[in-house]
Amino acid sequence: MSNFLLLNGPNLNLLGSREPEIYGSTSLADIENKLSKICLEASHLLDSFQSNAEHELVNKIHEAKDANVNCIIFNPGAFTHSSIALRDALSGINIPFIEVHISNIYSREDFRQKSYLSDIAEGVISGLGIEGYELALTVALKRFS
Ligand code: CA2
Repeated sequence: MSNFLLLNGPNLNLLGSREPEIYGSTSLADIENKLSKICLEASHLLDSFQSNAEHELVNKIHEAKDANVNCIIFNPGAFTHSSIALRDALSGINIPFIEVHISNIYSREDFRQKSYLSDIAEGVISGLGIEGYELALTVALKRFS
């Protein structure tokens, strides 16, 4: 049995309730439940965590080491474009992660086109809507279970 972690950053708790034209109408709980079900069907476990606070995400990344997490699926939200702390946390644990963005960050404002995490990610999925999470999990299960 392998362990996977679905991590979501600031404001992603609002999924499904606002800005559906950009982020769709599915809630974060729906996404978490769906991915958890896929994991369980493959006899693996998914832990899900969302926070609006950078330090809580950093702590969860540190804890992933002790929890023997095989791969992290991470939508860092706006911290993508600002957080050296998250980059350092991910660099320090030696667990592969897949960066996911619901929207295509390269077709939006200039400030969204810089990610502090992409070059150290296993891979990046951006602009495929919430299906990006499922695609990331499919690859994570293949490569890291
Ligand atoms: O496209 C993505 O997944 C983003 O990571 C989402 C972040 C944004 O800052 C990144 O540039 C790209 C924003 C998440 C905000 O989520 C909301 C969801 C529903 C309503 C309002 C905000």
